[in-house]
Amino acid sequence: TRRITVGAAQLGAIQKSDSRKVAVERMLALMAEGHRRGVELIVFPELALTTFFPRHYAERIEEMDHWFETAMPSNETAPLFEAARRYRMGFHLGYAELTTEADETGTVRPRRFNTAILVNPDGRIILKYRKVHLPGHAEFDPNRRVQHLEKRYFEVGNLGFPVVRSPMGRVEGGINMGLLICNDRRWPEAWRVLGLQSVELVMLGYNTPSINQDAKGWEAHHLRVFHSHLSVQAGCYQNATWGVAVAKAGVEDGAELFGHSIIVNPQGEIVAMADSWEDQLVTYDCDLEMCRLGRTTIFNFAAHRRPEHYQRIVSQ
Ligand code: CDT
Repeated sequence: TRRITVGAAQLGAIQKSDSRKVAVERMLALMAEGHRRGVELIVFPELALTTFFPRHYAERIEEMDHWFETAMPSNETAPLFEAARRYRMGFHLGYAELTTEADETGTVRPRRFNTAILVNPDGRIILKYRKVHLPGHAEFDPNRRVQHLEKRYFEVGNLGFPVVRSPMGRVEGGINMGLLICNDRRWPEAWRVLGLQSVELVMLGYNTPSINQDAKGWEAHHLRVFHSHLSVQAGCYQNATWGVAVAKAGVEDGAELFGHSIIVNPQGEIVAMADSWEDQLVTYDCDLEMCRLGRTTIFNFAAHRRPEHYQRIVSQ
C-alpha cells in the first residue's frame, strides 16, 4: 500500500509580542501530539513563526528584517528539526526568508521571500518554494483598516513550482510532493504546473482575513471560507492530488483570520477539517493510490489536454 498519515497543524493567533520561541514550543506540542496519533508528515501554516507582519507598515523595509529568518535551521527553529528526527516525522514550515543572493541582473543584494520548506524525517530540507502570487499592495493604504503589504516586503518567488519525489511515511518508493503558499491556492495555473509533474500531495499554509476589505459588499463574510475551500477542492480534483491546506486562525493583532484548515482527497472531497480557531491537529490516513483514478481517466493529461489552445494563458 501507499499510505501516509498526514497532520494539518493549524496554529491559533500569534501576537506581535510573541517570540519565535513561543511559536516553536506550540509547534513542538503539535508534533508530540502528532507522534501519539501516528502522524508521519505534519503541515504548519504560512509565516508560522511570527504574527502575519505584512499587516504592519514600515517606511523602510529593513525595519521589518527582524521578522525574517536568515538561516534555516536557526537556533530558534533547530528544535523542530530535532523533533522531526526523534519522531521520524516530516514537516512543512512557512516563514519569511531573508537571503543575500544574485538577482536576474547578477547583482548580489538582500532579497526577501515568503517561503515554505519541506523537511524529511532525517531532518533534511528536501524542497523549498518561494511564493509566486503576492496579494495586497506595496504602499500604505489609508482606506484600509488593516494593511496587506506583501507586495512591499516580498519579491515574487524565483523557484517556480517544484515537485520532489521522496520517501515519506510508509511510502518507501517516494511520494510526489509540491508546495503552494496561501494566495497561490486561488490560481488554477499554479495547481496545474504541479499537476503536470504528477504531484500526489500538495501542502500549503495560509493567513486569510475573515473580511475582504476590498469587497464593497460583494464578497459576503460567509463566502470567504467557501472561496478558500472551493479553490483547494478544485485544485485537488482537477489535478488528481491530495491537498493539505493549513491556516493561522483567530484574532491576531486585532485582525481576524478564518481558520478552517482542511485535508482534501483527489476527488475534491474534504476528509478532515479543523473546527476551532486554536492550535489544532487534524489528521487523515491518505491512500495515494486514489490519485490514479483521475490521472488515468478524465484528467489523463497526455490523452486529453490541448495545450495548443492554451497559448493565451502564458502570453498575457
Ligand atoms: N496570505 C495571503 O496570501 N492571503 C490572501 C488574502 C489577501 S487579502 C489582500 C489570500 O488569498 O488568502
